[in-house]
Amino acid sequence: MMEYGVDLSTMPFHDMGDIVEYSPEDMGPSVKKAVRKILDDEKFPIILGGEHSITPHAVSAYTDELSVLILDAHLDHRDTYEGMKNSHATASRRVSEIASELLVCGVRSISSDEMEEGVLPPYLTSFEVNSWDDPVKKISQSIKGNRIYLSVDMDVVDPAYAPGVGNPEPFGLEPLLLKGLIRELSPRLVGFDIMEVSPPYDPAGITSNLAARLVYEILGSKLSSVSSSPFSRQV
Ligand SMILES: [Mn+2]
Repeated sequence: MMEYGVDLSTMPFHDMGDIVEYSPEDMGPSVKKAVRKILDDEKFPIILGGEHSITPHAVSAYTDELSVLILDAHLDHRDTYEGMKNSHATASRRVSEIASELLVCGVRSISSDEMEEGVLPPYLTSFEVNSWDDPVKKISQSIKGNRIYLSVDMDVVDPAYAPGVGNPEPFGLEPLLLKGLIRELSPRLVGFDIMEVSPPYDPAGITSNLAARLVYEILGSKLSSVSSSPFSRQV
């Protein structure tokens, strides 16, 4: 990754493989235990999914103060969904109950029952973000904590770039914005997940490809000893 001055082939990492059970109701303890072990070993967890309901379980493994930034087309702040407390549609609600700070960014879909419940978390819409001159800086300033868990629901990205998700929503964010945001937040990041990539809906593999690249961005920016911003090369 020339923009970070990092060769990923020299980077130590460990793939723990599949750690969750199928049901969102059952997978909580295994996710929490796995993330807790990674944190106890003073390593950086990267979680690939999968149901967005994985995220609150991962967040629950942190014992210190934690800010959570969720990038998602959907607010996902219902208290229950189809009778379940732990669902992709309740993910940000569950996180709000355990995290010190929560910001949802890239939102362009909020259900009327969420509106009626009236307990919306702080959020930024994709329309706002796409209208700003320096969205990376503005988003970064909107989340105050110094220990941030970043959760990316792949559907935050515009479906032109990431169609392989369960609930695609037009008018999303561009991939390069996510790259810049990861780079900007990197010193404050203590955990990362990327959720809702759905290979059956992704016949050309472009969604998986982008998700993999975003993982590389996390690795590259965490490892980078380069203090200047990416793309700063003089031409
Ligand atoms: Mn979503």
